[in-house]
Amino acid sequence: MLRGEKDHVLPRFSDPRLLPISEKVVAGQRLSFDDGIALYRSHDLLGVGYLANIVRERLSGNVTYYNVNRHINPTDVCVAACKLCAFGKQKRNPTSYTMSLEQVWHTAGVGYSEQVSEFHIVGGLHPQLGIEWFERMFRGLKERFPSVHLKALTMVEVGYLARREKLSVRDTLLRLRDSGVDSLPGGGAEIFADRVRRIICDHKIDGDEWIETARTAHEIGLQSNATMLYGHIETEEDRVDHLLRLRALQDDTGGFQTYIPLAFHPQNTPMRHLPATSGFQDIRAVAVSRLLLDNFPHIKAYWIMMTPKIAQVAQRFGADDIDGTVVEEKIYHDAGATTPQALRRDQIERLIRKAGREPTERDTLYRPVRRDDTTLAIAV
Ligand code: V47
Repeated sequence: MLRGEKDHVLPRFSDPRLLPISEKVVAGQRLSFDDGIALYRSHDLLGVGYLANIVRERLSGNVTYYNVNRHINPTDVCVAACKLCAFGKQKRNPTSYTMSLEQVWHTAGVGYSEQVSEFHIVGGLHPQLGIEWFERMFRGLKERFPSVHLKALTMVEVGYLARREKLSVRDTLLRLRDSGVDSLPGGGAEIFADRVRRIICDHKIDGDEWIETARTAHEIGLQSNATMLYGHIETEEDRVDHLLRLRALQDDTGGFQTYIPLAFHPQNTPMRHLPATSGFQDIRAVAVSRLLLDNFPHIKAYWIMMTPKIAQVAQRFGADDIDGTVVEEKIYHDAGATTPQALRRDQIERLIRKAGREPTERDTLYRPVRRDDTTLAIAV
């Protein structure tokens, strides 16, 4: 055993490249691009995880966060036709759907209880749905569910709406904010590298536009999450580049709350010939992100994508969040996910406890939620 900082007895790494990285981690120093590559290439998963766990416990102690949320996908009609996606459909496809506003409001209310603290709302890029439709949707949700936080629309949907309406991104975001959007989810980031983006999601905004849209959201007071889609045709360099671009923006704005690594699910997509990621890759994606994204307060192991079991193990490899109850997830299930579509609070809490962590229910902004039997109170 090697002695590190006073509380850390470092393991003897089977990968010698981890030793200089461990010294930086213990000293709280920033890791470089090359460190990121070494971490992605290392087979010493326990070593990488050990280091990620140091950072995780430094930031969140023994707590694992979750929330009680509901996903709503108002439409799967999408003009983008991304190769990575099994969810989006052309409008003429008879199996495509678009909810009316009444259907969105009704869906939000199905199974609703005072316990739901967040609606996570994303959908396809629908050519006929303009910003006024979205404004009415958000206003209607706020009227009906005033205490529920609206985490809605990815940077990609915002960029598409802005272009469609011939508005600036700032004005689009201001209108969305003023109609009820409280924060933005992290989707649509995929991989920022142009070469990969051109193949997997050619018609989406590019990486720079994603970053600038997030910057603008943060500037007007909307916090957001960030994601990276890995396990398709990207290289390790692309992944590290992606994470460091997120880190640089976070240095500027401080507006990101959580990073969520998303494993590519190939089934039912035009890239279905690719193999699915392994548990090893998924755990490592969590750990490396915790180490590189030193300025992100939280790393989420999204149980829908990783399976509840891997998301549980990830709580010892850098993650401090497991997402929420979800209810009716479509994007991953259309791409072949075999995970359940919802977990109850007690199931999530059990997963967390069995990982030796302390479950803490949070709202979207990571304020602890205190409950009595029926009411929801935010304890700040
Ligand atoms: O943007 C689409 C990805 C994202 C596939 O912010 C796919 O709290 C894998 O962003 N295989 C949507 N991934 C999910 C997302 C998310 C999830 C949970 C929490 C939060 C948050 C955000 O899913 C898309 C895209 O990157 N995706 N198709 C697929 N076949």
